[in-house]
Amino acid sequence: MATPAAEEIKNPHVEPLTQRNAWKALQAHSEKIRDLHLRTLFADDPKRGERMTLEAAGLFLDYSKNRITDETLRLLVELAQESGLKQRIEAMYRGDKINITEKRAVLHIALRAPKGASILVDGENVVPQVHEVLDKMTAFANRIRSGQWTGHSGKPIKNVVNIGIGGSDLGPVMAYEALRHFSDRDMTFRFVSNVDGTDFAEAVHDLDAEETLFIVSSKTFTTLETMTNAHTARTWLLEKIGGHQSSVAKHFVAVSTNAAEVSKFGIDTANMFGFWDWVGGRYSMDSAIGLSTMLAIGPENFQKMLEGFHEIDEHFRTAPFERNLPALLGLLTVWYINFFDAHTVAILPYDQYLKRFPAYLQQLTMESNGKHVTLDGNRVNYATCPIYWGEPGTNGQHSFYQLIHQGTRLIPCDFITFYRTVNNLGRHHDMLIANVFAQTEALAFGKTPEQVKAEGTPDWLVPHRVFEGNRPSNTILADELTPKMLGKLVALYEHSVFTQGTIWQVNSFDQWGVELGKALAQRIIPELESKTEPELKHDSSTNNLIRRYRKSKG
Ligand code: G6Q
Repeated sequence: MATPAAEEIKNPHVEPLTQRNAWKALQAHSEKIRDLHLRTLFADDPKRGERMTLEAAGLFLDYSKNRITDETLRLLVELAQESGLKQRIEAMYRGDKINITEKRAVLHIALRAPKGASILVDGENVVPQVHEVLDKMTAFANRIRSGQWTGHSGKPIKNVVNIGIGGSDLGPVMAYEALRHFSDRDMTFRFVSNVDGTDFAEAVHDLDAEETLFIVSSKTFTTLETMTNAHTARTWLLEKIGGHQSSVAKHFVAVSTNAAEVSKFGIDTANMFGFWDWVGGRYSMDSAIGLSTMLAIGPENFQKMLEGFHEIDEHFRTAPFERNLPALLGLLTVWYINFFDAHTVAILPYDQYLKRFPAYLQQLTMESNGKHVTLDGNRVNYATCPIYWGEPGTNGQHSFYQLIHQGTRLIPCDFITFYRTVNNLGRHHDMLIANVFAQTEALAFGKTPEQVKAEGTPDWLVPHRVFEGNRPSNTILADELTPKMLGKLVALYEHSVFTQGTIWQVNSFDQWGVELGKALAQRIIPELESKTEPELKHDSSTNNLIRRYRKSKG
């Protein structure tokens, strides 16, 4: 029986995943090509490395080193069609409430829609509101960056501390690191997220409070970690500058959807930058949550980042699936997760500026698709989201790549790199890029026992030195890591996640799985702090842990 919610979002009727024709065909097909080696695929088709590539919106994807044939691609595209991907994309772009468990539209694409576009939520065009906030952020950023906005003692702001967690932290941190080259080097940016007091203490230990601005970034303005850190920041500030409550307004601004709580905290709502319930936390780095990014790189660069996002949004909406970068990336992931029993995907950026990109993608992918029930509430009978992980290259090569090359797990990898660097030091860049190409070549083609023997390796050592190869990878190449390029890369993965979620028929936009632990922590905090011995009603392990901690506090 269709749920009312499913009707509400005009979800096209789709068969349960394992009953779709394309799924069954893919299953049969995967049996046939399971043992086909990339060596054979390349030998049989000398043009494969040129043919199985896709260039769009300034991104070049080489997907030839995947364990696929033309037939695989055809069937994956068919699966996307049978899964209603086209209709789901239209529903998202139209502002339908596709986040059915929270009854919300999902419109991060509206955050980067150009002025003049029209996207309706409950009959209202939201694009003008988006630009109103962007204009307000721009005016504020200009005042801070020019020194016009001063702290309570009249000094201009030199330090910006973003306080937020999850979606209100990972994007801003990642973007700041990625775009450091474009940032104002006279300013210092710090990010505080953890409720562990160390995070705050270390972030501010060398900062002059009189020159410091805190951005409290919280959609709800009720999150335990963020509010705890925000209160600690207020106490720190008032202590340092001499206790003027009125000066809070000069050193605190808020990014939130909750004006009442912002005002209660003591932040002037004139200095509050809003966003909307149709922006999910992990999809919000290009909303006002990106205020720290704008302060760092300036409004013009922020605008370019939005243009990059938008270019991929348009590509995703209009390109046929076989020529659609995010769709293809998403479908290839489905291929390995569901037909090769892969459990993880490695994100390997060969650009030091992207060092936080894997961490950012962990939330985007796993909080979105780490689900075990379908939209209509049935338990899935197939695997959903893989574990995403990674580190920048070449560092990873000297640690976990061993397992990717010779372990027993199949780990599809995304290598991401750029033709040009802003730090062109001697031969560094050629060496960096050589390592990308070498790794994907080694993973795909490996080294046979014959090749190892021919090198004069003694027989007993040969098995240890053999590389089986046939390890799949994508290579994503682009010009240079600019604000615009960062927007493109993030949008690429946002829509790849959407594609995967659509195939798996999960709600990629809620995150109920984070609730239980939060609620239990609220119950345990008073038990840890109680002056008298609390009556504990947890399991024996949790009770024991609580008692031990209380005892250690004395
Ligand atoms: C993201 C999640 C989550 C959220 C944080 C912070 O999609 O919803 O990571 O961003 O829990 O929430 P607030 O912004 O409300 O503080």
